[in-house]
Amino acid sequence: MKRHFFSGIQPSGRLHIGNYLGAIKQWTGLQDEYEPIFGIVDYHAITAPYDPNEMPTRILDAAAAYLAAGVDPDKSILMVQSSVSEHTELAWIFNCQTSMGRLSRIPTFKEKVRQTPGEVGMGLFDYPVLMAADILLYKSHIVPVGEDQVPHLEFTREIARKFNATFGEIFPEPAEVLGTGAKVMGLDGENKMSKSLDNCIYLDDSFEDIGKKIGSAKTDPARKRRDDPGDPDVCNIYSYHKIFSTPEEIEHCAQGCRSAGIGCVECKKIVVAHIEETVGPLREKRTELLANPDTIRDILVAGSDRAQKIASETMAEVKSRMGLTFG
Ligand code: AQP
Repeated sequence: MKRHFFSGIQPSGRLHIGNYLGAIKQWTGLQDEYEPIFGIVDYHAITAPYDPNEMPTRILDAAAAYLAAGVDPDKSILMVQSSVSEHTELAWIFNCQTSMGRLSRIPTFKEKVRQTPGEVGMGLFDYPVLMAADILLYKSHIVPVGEDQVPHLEFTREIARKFNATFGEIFPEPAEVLGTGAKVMGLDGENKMSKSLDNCIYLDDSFEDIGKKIGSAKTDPARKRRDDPGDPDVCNIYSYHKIFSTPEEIEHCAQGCRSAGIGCVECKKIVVAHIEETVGPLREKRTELLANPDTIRDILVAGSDRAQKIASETMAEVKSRMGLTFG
């Protein structure tokens, strides 16, 4: 029997190339060795204000993006987190193994507090505990994620270790699997690409949208005129070249920038063409899939049922170890 692992994306907005390169693209290559569980983690998405009317569409959109990228429902389990109540049940148990001090030191929490106006909700604070439950419920040994999630994986290993030491060995200590594009910077050049910051190239952006967004993105601020030499290492567009372009093009753009041999417009054109090579086929396939939303819904319902069976086995084991066997 193939082993499982869990990875997911929160339906907190339109998916972007960071989500694709950091997570989804890696998933597809692991479907032969494992039976992965790919979640749409809607309970994570409600940790920030959202419109309930939009949530069902966002979930379908995310599922369409997974399928368009090559997630195969015959090899993988596609599920919706809120359909499998064991996720929040295990999160409660992990809450009881977690100190508030440890959670408050997680760098992503500090970052979110900085970005969130007003009061910070308990859900945002507790986010890493729910994520640890998502992962450990399926006894994942690996988790393909972007670099921003590494502190959460570290925390997940700690929880697994603590639970195993207290109640007996159940959980593996999962390792993160990072791919190329583990950290895609946002168009602002200051933050990672992030749905909530709207600094993204989205997976459903048109070729024209991509051209406009890259066209107006900042480059090396010292390069004010075409003839000024620039420094590619401080240019956000160069960070995209390093992900999307060929080694020859990367070298051509770096050299050309330093010597003012090429201008930012030419440099941007190359990157736009490459981003379109990635986004174009995904966009087309996604549109095709979304023409039959019931098929996507059926895949999610069947996947959530299958995930629930696996999750309930883990929960039975956990409760038995903890002496919670009355019910
Ligand atoms: N910029 C990024 N570069 C590489 N990988 C990224 N991921 C997210 N942004 C980048 C990876 O995508 C997966 C799903 O992330 P998520 O949606 O669950 O949470 P997130 O990291 O918080 O994504 P966003 O877009 O920043 O969402 P919001 O703005 O709602 O918080 C993860 O594997 C993540 O590493």
